[in-house]
Amino acid sequence: MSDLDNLEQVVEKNPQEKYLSDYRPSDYTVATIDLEFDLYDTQTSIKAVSQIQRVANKPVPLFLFGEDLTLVSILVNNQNHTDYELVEGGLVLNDLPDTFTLEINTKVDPAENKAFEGLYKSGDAFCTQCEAEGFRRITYYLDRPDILAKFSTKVIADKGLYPFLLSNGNQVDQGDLENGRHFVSWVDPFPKPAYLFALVAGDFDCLEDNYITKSGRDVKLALYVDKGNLDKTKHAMLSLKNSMQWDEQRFNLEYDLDIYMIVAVDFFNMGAMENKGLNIFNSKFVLANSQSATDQDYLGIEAVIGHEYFHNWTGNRITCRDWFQLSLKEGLTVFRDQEFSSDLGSRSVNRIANVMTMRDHQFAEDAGPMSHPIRPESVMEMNNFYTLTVYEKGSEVIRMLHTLLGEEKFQQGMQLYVERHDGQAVTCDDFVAAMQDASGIDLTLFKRWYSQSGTPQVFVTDHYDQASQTYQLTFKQKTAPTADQSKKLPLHIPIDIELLDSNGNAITLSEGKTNRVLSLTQKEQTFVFENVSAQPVPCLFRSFSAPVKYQYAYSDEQLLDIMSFASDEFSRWDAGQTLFSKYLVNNVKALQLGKPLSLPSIFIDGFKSVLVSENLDPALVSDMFTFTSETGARELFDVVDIEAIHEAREFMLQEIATQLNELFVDTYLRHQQLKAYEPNIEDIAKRKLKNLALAFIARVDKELANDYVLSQIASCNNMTDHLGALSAANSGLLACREEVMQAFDDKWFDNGLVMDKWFALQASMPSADVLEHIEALFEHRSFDFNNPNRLRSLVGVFAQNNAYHFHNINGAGYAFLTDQIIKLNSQNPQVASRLITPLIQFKRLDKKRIELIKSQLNRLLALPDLAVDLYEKVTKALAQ
Ligand code: B3K
Ligand code: ZN
Repeated sequence: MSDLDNLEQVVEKNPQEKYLSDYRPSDYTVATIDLEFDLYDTQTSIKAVSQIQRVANKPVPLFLFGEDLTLVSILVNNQNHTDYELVEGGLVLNDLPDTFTLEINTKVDPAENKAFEGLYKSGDAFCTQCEAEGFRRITYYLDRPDILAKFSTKVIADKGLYPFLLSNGNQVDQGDLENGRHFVSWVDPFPKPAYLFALVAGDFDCLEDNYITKSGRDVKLALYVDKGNLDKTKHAMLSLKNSMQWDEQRFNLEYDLDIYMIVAVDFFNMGAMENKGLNIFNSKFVLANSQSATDQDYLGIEAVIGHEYFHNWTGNRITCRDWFQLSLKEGLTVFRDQEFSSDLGSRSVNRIANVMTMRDHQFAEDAGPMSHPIRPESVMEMNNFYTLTVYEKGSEVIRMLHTLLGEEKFQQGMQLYVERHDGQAVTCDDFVAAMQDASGIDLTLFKRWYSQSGTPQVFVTDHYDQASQTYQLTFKQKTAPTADQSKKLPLHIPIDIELLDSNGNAITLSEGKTNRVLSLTQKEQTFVFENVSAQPVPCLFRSFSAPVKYQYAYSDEQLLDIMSFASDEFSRWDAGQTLFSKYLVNNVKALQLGKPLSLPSIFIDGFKSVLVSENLDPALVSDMFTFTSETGARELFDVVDIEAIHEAREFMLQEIATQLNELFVDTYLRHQQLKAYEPNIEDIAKRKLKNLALAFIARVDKELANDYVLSQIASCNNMTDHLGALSAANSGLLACREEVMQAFDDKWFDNGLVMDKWFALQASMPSADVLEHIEALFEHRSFDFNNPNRLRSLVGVFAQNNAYHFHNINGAGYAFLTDQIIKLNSQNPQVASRLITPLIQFKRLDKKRIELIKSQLNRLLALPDLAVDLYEKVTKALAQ
């Protein structure tokens, strides 16, 4: 859209949708912008000098975005410029030359900024967050991702309080000033959109290192953390070096500046931000040592450090033309970080974790009121579209391309993409075109994944003909209408399959291979396999080769065969999940009909053989016993019965725990304390299985579990085992629960990140009075309502992970969450808008709950100053 169209939209009274189809290139370009920050807590002055050129073929006003700014002065070519108008959402400049120097002076109040967008204070440090549209809270600017300019930044601040003054690019100057102040100047040689701008000022401990790139360039690496945290930086630095090396080896992509900096801050709305040369991280994804961080924290740090580093090419060097293209950088970068984690760790375990996220959360998003394709077509508040769909499903779409092309052609496609578009702001279509041109594979139909929302369902039937020795598989695809789109068309769905013979051996299909990737492109399609000597068991969607739901009428025996014999570990896990889901559905029905619950011995025996098997990765065994959550289980039903799902699932887990108790005890004892703590995948796997076993024991043998918990806490040398014990005490409501929770609190109360784990346990306590506990914890010495991490641990975990109690039919959970959202609305709408998710995905709940939720949403809608982030979600939810 043109700059003026933007203006028309922002001056509208009610928040308006913006449309992808309205995209127009800007009337003006910016070649350079030189920024100068004079930092003070409540009154920071910002001077921005840009070289601007009109590209429109006739004179037009220039609209610059700006929010919450105090305008001091505007100069055009060094002359005071008075022909301007301040409007809602920005500034309109009239009567401009074709090419000019624009100087804008503004003031902002970082200390008051609790939305953590733009320039704000995290503790004692100044920092910024500009993606998606935060730069407009720093100065009036063409804050859109297709405006690429060269940035230079001079930062001035008190030298004693802020010895480190950081920004993007390379440091070019520094010096002392009057009144105890000093300055540092930075130049970033790579043109970039404003969302990648960053500034940090503070007093830190710094871990320095270096990395020699493949072509021999020496890059300085610097990790800045709050004072006293240097002992928690080793893993982040190692992860960064591993990321740099992996990107060179697998994608042939090398780092481009002389320095790579990461700063960890405590107040951050999301995980981390890939600002050019100066990543800013939520400290949760940097700080770790054996005492304070779990294995999952270590893995999370590796993944997020990798993700932000990989953005340097997929996001920064090649960026998005407009925000509708967000998945261009996010889907692709998630794919890259998933591959990184899989190459360094266990591919199957990573795949299972990613699929759990898709099934437990993304499918619900696709079926909810905010449903959108991975490339959305309309948006009110861009921050609302940093979603599981854009990120995780976006990554699944890239993964399907990878499956269809194979690694070699995929990499050729990547190379062509980089050659063609380095230094540009491009679209998802540009990416797919590079993949198509490099591979020679027609991706016309495949592109529909970018524009169609919803989770496709694939129904599979088969037919074996003994006489002709042929086996047929027939696939029918269907995507149900979604909130945003009523008409759905067939998609190009890659289906990776394997056929098992009666001995559990995989049948050779073609070219000596035992798997084959089928391309389902029509509504219904049949594939024929020759020379099949007996009815096989089909393993479908190996490695989850497409983000779909699929159904095939498996018998229990067939599922057990797949669990034991499939060559793909993901398929083994998935067969176990399917078996669990089948009996979950049966038991929910039984409950609804007042019939007794049951679990057949074939089920228990199948899982027993997993637990006793000697050659399975312990992490995989643990995953086999990690069944769909109550939230994920809702996907199995048209009408969700909160109580029945909870009761049926609990019954099944209790049965498994009871019948396999001896084996769980044995498993627990076999995986006792390893020597020195090391976060390597073998040890992580053992700890994971041991703590899973403990949680099962805590369901049935409370006394024994109590002993185990106490001795594990007394003897362990790492947070994973400490938390594993605590978690079993909490979920099993063991006698020692109070005592061990209190001891943990006494030990860690002044470490917010560690206390987040404790708050999360409190919030997931399976007890009817959990909400009263949570409310009391708002007064806890370690709780801080302004800190997004604390809020997510206590409020977010309760609403998302303690579904049964959150959805209590008395409506208290809904009212509680709404109260918190109201408090956050004016202060940090971005975090409020994340927390609201469980309140908007209500369509399949029962009538009573829907009414209760709607009345809470109406409370929000009645707020006089409801933030656009929330307005977008609440109105869409109520329109369901
Ligand atoms: N690009 C950032 C996310 C920004 C979110 C803005 N609301 C982190 C990431 O995806 O790497
Ligand atoms: Zn990202």
